[in-house]
Amino acid sequence: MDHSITSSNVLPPILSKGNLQKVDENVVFIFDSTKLQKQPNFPEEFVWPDLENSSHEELNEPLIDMDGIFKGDEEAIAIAAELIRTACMKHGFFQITNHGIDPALIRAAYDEIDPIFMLPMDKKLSVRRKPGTGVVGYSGAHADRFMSKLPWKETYSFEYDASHLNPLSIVDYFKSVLGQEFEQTGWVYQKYCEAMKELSLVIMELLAISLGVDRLHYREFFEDQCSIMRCNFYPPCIYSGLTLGTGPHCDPTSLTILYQDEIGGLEVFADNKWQTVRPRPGALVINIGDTMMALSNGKYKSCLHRALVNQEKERKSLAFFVNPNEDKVVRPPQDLFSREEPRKYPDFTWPELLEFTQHHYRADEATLQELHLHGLCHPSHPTSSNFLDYLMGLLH
Ligand SMILES: O=C(O)CCC(=O)C(=O)O
Repeated sequence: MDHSITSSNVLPPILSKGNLQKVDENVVFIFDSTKLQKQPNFPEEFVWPDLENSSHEELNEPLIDMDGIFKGDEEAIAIAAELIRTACMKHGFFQITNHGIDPALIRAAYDEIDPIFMLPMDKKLSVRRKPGTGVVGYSGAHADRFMSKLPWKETYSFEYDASHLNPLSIVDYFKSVLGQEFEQTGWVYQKYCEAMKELSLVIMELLAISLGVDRLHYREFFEDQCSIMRCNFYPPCIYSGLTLGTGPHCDPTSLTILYQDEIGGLEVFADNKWQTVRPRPGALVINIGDTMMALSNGKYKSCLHRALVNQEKERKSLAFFVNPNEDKVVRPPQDLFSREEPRKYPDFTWPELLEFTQHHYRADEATLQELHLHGLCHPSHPTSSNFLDYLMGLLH
């Protein structure tokens, strides 16, 4: 989940003026993938010059069958916990099957992506994510936030607040923002987010078991989660070898539950190389984010990942980003630190982290350099991570 703002009102110097439009007093960039790739030269803002090639090796991540876990089979739980522990210490990534989410609900959520991105550009721009106002809304290539290395994608994000008193908040949100005709879409995403929340709590239990802490510790912490749902739309690109759909990044959130179609393109950085993730029919992808890394006192890795674009086919994915409620303090359970193994990061809250990512996080791997520029980061910690590096800097 790459979601920062580096410069609020400065537009990228996208080649043609035809890519810009005046909307409510602001000049905004229009991400029209068909037009952009027909320009005499592919716009340099979308070229990732130091694009590290994929190793074309397939990631050997564990595929966790959740069936035994739901049945309370202690042996299945122990096996799953061990697989998760190994994967999370190595790269922070695994997939799950038999996860209990109705395939019809997943299909419906996937099918609702199209009507959103097929809306006229004026409508999409009217609900665009505005600099400094968080992560909710439409974004075309994240051009509101970055000057170059733009991702070849459109996104639409909204909040799911499990502590919210209004149980139909997503339905109401879709109706009020996109119009009455999006009521059905709102219902689908309401149900999808509720199902994702329940699933995330089961995964939290597994993570607790795998870390050897009280089984309910993280489940209780995330009961009143304030999560973010994002629809990703990656149009095909004839210059697919030059650009990226999502640049290399670690999610600042706790856990990401991703549904991807069969097109493929997701890659994880493990063993010092980019490895491809095979889309597995019916499976959901799980990756650890920065907040979970902090909650495990650094034992589990925030997963560094990116997404390629396909030359011929569009790709769609649904990302559910699990976050703690805004008043929860992120700190690892007592069992995960001691005098011999001290705390790796100071306490923080999700709103603090979100605020930080809005100003300093980048769509590529250069967040750390960005932090150096801001004088915030401890130089001896050469990972791609961001806020946690900053916090480590405070500790040293
Ligand atoms: O679409 C994908 O495969 C990855 C999406 C992602 O990393 C993001 O939305 O942050």
